[in-house]
Amino acid sequence: AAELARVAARAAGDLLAPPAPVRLGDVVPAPERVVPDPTADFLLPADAAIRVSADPAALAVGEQLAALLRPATGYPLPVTDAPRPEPAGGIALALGDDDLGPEGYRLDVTAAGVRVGAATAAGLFHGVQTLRQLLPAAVESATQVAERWVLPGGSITDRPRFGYRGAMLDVARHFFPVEDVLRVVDHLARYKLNHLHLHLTDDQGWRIAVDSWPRLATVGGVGEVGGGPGGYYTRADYRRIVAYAAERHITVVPEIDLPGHTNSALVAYPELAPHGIAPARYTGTEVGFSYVDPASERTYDFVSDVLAEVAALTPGPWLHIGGDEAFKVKGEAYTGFVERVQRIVAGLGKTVVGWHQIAPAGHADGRVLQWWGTNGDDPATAEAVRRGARLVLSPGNHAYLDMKYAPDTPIGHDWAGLIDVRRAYDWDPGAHLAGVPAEAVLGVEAPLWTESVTSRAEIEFMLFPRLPACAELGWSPRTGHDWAGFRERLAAQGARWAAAGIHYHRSVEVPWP
Ligand code: TNX
Repeated sequence: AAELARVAARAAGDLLAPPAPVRLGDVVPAPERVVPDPTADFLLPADAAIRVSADPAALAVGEQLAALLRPATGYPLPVTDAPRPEPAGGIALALGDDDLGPEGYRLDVTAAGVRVGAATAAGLFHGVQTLRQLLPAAVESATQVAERWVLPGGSITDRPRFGYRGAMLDVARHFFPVEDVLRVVDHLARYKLNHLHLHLTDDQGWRIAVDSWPRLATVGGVGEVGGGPGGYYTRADYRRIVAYAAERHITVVPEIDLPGHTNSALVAYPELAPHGIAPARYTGTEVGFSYVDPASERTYDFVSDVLAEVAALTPGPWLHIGGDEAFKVKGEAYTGFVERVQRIVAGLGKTVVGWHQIAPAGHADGRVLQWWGTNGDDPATAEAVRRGARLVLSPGNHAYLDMKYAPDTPIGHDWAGLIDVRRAYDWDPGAHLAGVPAEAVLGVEAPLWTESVTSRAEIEFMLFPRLPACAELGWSPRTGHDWAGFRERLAAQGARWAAAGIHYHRSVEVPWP
């Protein structure tokens, strides 16, 4: 009889309110706190409205939410403002929940609708990314789908563990058009990453227009690994990327790699080359052979002019000066060069970021080292931290998106090992480096070098599913870190990527449905 009653109840439940296909906790990155209420699932009605606090940035998030939901649902989803927005059978995005920090949000799903509350538009934006994941995967479709748009009932309270959560795209080894970069921005936003580092210059190409040194782009921008045409971003292109990222609460970190990785600049301006001799264009993949002459004053004119223009185009606080693999500039020539460039950056009102090779150079206020080592016992970096440096962690053997997943991965490197999803997930940014306290860690970044990556599809293949793993390390509380749970949640993302037309690697470690 009890069994019969259960079957009957289930049948009645199926008729009245079939359970949401997604559970409230099925979110990547995992939220700080999830309290499901299975009695409070919400079916988004066709006439739902989006009500938003009367604030331009919040209204922009409301429009972004509507733009996300309209194609698949086919619903009009009008966006209106209100002094104290309530769900009223739809979705409310409310500012004024001031206890959640600069990026936190709370999300409540009840029979009355969905309410996202935050202190900032960035918080609302992150809440919207969660809301999106709570709807059936078909919500990612670009065309209308017949579906019951149910959200699971309950409450989420969420905020990030680290303030810096990023990914890097190398647009120098292969050049990618603006549209591809914007698509990468979308991928970052989906997983609550908030920094896009653009590796804009390298031996194979200079990818940003500089008015005071025009040949950098027009001559230095020609070519790429393998001999393709290359290209560069005009100032308008770059501004478009920066603005598109800013609308998604993502800060662009531009990198001008110095003093090595500069062959393309030397091709454009041989006067910068040691002995003034123009090198040949380079389309290979070796590193460490090129450098601007640290003993020449002309070098510092070049660096000052370039960094000033890039700084002026970049609203974010960071300027990345590279500093890696300058094998031919050694000892005091190297540290002296870095210290002088650090002063140039400070003079432009920006905070310097550099690969961790700059550690031995003197401290500059607030400077950030991006650590890409593979052995967490790094006394030089720990010493730089003691002198005041902060860190962004990109361990080569966990966070490098250009490493192969497995021996048969068709593209990618393996110098830092093979990185399948578990390896990408199983490390702790707060405790990775010996002698470095968690407080010195600003966060994480997953770099994609593109020696072997030539298209948007290949970018996505290397990002998915590892980028979400890095995103979770940057966002979610360490107490919830759990590979078994993560792989299940990640598996459920696959249907979303498929619906969104995102290429991804079907890692054998993940139980894709
Ligand atoms: C090392 S990581 C580099 C890059 C290469 C990458 C390939 C770093 C700061 N420098 O120049 O593209 O390895 O994995």
